[in-house]
Amino acid sequence: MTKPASIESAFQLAKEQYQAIGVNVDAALQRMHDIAISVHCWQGDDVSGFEGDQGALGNGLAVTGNYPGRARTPAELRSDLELAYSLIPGKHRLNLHALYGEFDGPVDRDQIGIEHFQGWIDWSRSQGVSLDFNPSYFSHANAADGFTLAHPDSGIRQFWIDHGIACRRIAAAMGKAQGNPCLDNFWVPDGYKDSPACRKAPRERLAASLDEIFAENLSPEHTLDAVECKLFGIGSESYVVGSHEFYMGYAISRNKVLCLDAGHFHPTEVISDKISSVLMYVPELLLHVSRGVRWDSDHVVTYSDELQAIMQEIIRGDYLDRVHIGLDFFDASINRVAAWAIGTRNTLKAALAALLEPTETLQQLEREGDYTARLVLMEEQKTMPLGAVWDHYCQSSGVPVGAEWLQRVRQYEQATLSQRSNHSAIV
Ligand code: RNT
Ligand code: ZN
Repeated sequence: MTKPASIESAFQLAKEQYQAIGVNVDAALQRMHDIAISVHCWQGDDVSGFEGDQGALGNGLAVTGNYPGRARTPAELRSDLELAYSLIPGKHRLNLHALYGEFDGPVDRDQIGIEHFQGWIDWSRSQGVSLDFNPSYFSHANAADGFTLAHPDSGIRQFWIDHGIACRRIAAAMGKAQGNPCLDNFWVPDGYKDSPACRKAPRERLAASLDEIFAENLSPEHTLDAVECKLFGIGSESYVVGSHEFYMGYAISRNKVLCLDAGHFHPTEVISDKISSVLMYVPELLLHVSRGVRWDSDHVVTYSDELQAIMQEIIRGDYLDRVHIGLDFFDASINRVAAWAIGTRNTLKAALAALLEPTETLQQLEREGDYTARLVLMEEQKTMPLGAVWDHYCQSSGVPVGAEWLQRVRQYEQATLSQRSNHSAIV
């Protein structure tokens, strides 16, 4: 275990080094308090939810691995989340999916209401963790053929429209209860495995369905609607109705939040480059920070070049108040609480790195056309003592420093996770 005193002396030295390049470390640390990451509930239970007798995960979502200890009940998921939050510096949010309601017996998705989420609202209040929300357009008999809101059958479309309407009301009630807007993100899987004969009609149906869902006026102080695009999925390789262009146009014309998921584009295409473009035309962005390996594989977020670039763009563009940062990964091959801690800590570490850049100096050099100096400084930045500032931030936030947090996860694994079977609990 690193001694608190050595963490502090390393921090003081680091501070001097940053000061020498014109970076105010205290100001950067102060800004870290403004960053609330929306931690996704679905890493904890492999996107299963609590609807009861659940079929397999569907609609292109795939979780692989069978690490023991999956949360099977709301109480288990909350307990796991509490441990995860205790390992992450700062105050963060929880991103819930509709299928995580607490249902006494079967309640179909078009029938859900705020009463099914009262347990989460109470928990979120007790933890000081605000909620975000998502309608669930997957893993359901009415989505079994790959279509929901763009379905050719008007009855099935209506079912999913009603689900969307119900979810917006739930999100608004959550936002009202917590005193800040609950972001409600719409991702629908609809698409074709093979080349469609008609790309147009499903898109027209999707837009019309969304318009019906969003027709009800709800206060932006309670909920904000976001729409998430995707290039392809398993089973929708040839065509996804809600493509980037579709939702870009939809968000601009309907004044919606656009959601960019890091795994939803061509493998060499990056969302970091899109942030400053789309924010010229949409009011706000939601990011699903994820990590695709060869495809939209939703690996745990690591401290990658793209993660750093995403955070740099947010800070360099001064967009913190217009970008909601959410996480979206699910890995069942490692300890799930550790997965949350790794991905969230990395995202925050990248935010801190971006805040510790001499942004103004870099931009001044660029304006002057001195690209040589720009490159020199950017490269030197990579070996500046970020770790010392990060350790200090963790210590002063009362969370473990370095890899110490793994000990807590291991203890919890022994005492709690290992007692769980991998099968659904009978409750
Ligand atoms: C799927 C989307 C979507 C989901 C979650 C569970 O490709 O990324 O955001 O991962 O809603
Ligand atoms: Zn996503």
